[in-house]
Amino acid sequence: MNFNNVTYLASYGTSSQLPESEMPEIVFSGRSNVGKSSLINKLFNRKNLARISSTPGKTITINFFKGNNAIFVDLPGYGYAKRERLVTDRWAELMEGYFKSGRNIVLVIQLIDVRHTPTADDLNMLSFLYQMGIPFIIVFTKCDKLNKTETINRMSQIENEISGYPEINKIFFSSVTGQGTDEIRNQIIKSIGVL
Ligand SMILES: Nc1nc2c(ncn2[C@@H]2O[C@H](COP(=O)(O)OP(=O)(O)O)[C@@H](O)[C@H]2O)c(=O)[nH]1
Ligand SMILES: [Mg+2]
Repeated sequence: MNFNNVTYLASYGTSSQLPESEMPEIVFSGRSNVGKSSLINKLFNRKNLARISSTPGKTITINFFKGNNAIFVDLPGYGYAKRERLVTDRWAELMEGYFKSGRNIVLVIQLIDVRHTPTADDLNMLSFLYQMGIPFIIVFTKCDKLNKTETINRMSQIENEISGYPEINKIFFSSVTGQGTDEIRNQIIKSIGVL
């Protein structure tokens, strides 16, 4: 897997537009503003592959990127308070359409802000993935925003907040310091099954 050779493919606003799944797919999921675009840019050594949005929640599209032996899928963020009903419905339609159409999903990278208790939406997402039998890992973002003591405290709180999935890999990440980048890349490589 060459992380320096990932290119943008296309964006889709409705699930009927989604192309057939022809390669293993690695999926990025999380709340709006959790740091998903920043993580994607960091993983692939790019400044602006996934546009770092200054208007969180406005874009309801699934974005596809292509690597040499996998497709990377950027799901629309959830939990944006100001969203209208219509937009929330479109989000749900897209997510259902994506996850329930028999795609070759080899890994979902579920992002959660390290600083905050996981939201109900975060927990719903984890339980959905678990029940669907989709392989996933949890990446805690923005770790640079905590000092050592705060980090230790959050790590032990997280064990209780997300106690249902003890066997699931948890990675602590920062797009600012690069902490956790190699661990995430290794998980991706492992999920694809080829170097
Ligand atoms: N300090 C810090 N800020 C971050 C980190 N990741 C993202 N951000 C900031 O959080 C905001 C949302 O990031 P973005 O990647 O657009 O989130 P997205 O909505 O999930 O795609 C931006 O202002 C980023 O600069 C991180 O690891 N550390
Ligand atoms: Mg984004």
